[in-house]
Amino acid sequence: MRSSRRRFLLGAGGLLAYPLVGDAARAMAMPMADARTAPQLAEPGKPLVNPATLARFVDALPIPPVARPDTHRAHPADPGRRLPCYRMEMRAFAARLHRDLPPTTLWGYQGMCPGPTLEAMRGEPFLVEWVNALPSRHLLPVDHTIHGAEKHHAEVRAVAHVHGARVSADSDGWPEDAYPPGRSLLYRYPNAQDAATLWYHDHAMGITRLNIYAGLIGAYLLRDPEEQALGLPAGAQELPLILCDRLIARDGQLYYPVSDDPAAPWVSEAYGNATLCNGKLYPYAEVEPCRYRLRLINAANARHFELSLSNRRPFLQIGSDQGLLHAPLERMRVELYPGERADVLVDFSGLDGPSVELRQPGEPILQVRVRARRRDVAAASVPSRLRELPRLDPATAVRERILTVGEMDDVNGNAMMMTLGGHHWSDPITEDPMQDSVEIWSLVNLTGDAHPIHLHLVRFQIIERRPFDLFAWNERKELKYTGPGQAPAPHEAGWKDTVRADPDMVTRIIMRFEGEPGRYVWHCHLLEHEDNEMMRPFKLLPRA
Ligand SMILES: [Cu+2]
Repeated sequence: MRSSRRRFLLGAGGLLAYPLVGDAARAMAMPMADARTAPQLAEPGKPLVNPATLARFVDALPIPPVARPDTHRAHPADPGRRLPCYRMEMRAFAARLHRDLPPTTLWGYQGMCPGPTLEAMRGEPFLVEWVNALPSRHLLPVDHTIHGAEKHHAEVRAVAHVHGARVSADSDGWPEDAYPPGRSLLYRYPNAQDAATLWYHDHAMGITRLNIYAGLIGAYLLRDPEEQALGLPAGAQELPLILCDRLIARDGQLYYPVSDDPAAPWVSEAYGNATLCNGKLYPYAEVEPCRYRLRLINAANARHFELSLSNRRPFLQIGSDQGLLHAPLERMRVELYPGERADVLVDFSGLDGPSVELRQPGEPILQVRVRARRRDVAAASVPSRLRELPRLDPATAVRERILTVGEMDDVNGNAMMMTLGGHHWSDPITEDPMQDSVEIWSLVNLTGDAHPIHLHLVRFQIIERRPFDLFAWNERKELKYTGPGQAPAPHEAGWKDTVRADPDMVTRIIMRFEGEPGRYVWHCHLLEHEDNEMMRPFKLLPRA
């Protein structure tokens, strides 16, 4: 499932790439073949680290510190009211990704990767001053042929976005608002939404993939009284685990894959061979023999994770992107596409062995060592019901939008750029929902890949994924279903903000457009796609 016609495979110790031969029917059906040929993946110019040769579990898992407000400032819309204000400075720093590697230059919020965890309580707004104190030259190869990254722009620009937050348009991190070093923006976060595992990251036009790869990521945990009343593990028993993959050169520096065209280095998907957990390769964590709450965040550019525990015990998944599920779910494997989150409980009491590994197929990510029982920690029971989750009724939708997820290929079937709705970023706005209205968006995937599609501002529910006739679409733009819709799996039945649009499927989602009117974006969360046209504006119109 979800094979790619252009998947880069990593061999032990290096980079081995070959485009897989595509599905002939699909290649013939692609309406947008371009006579040019896409550049191919280049061999790295310097030797890369083979992570399999590194000692495992020699570094302690870093836990990002919880951010503390620096000051109080006047509420921008209500100057008589003062709000806590955090200062988040983006800057270059050096850190060891592993004990036996030289220090790596990274970019991070407050000089760390992940940045400090922002913690919020529902109904308690705050301000963040996002300060760009990055160098003026980029750490990674900018492709100036990409829209929004042309040479007349400052090479380094940044703008922060809180993924999953319902904020007004002027605080959402509009990609073209990205600003150069020496400047800052003050954003307001109302925190007027249900508890959820959110995260913050860069969103600069045309270079998001590079800014995030350089390290501009962090967790944002939103809490509320209803969730706190459930008595879930908290304090030291609650750990954000921010996962991403990287290629690392033997000199310790990040290597970002490039094409063989130095004037157009963009590649369609950047995969690493080293999985970093909170910024470390193969870390270990010491835990008490009790239940823990892990906030799993996929912050990778393109990698999806299929996480499991080495002791073959299940995770108890309690939440997804936009907060708690209806009821806890036992899951042997947790799959996360870029941008997605899973909130899981893991019980480390009464373990068979001294340690357990969090694993991705073929490799461990984190070793968890259970401390000797110095004290008995009674495991609180997990409530059998977590929250009410009323389903949005499709009959209440005022509109269904049919939106393609497409790609422009060269004559060999290699991707040159990706599009949504067949439009480029700079085309006129076509999605313009009315404030508080309910809409259904049907994402018609014309490509051979799964794309994690993310809408800013809103939370949505997945109605179904339904197979369709690709030929009928390409010939006549006719949406012809070829089978029944498949309801979302239970772990996808909660509130989401990022959905996997599978190949050969129409992925149908439903949402109420709550929030302030203004311009927002929706995009693929494969960052190489997002940067190369797979992002579109949408405009929330004021209610009539
Ligand atoms: Cu995509």
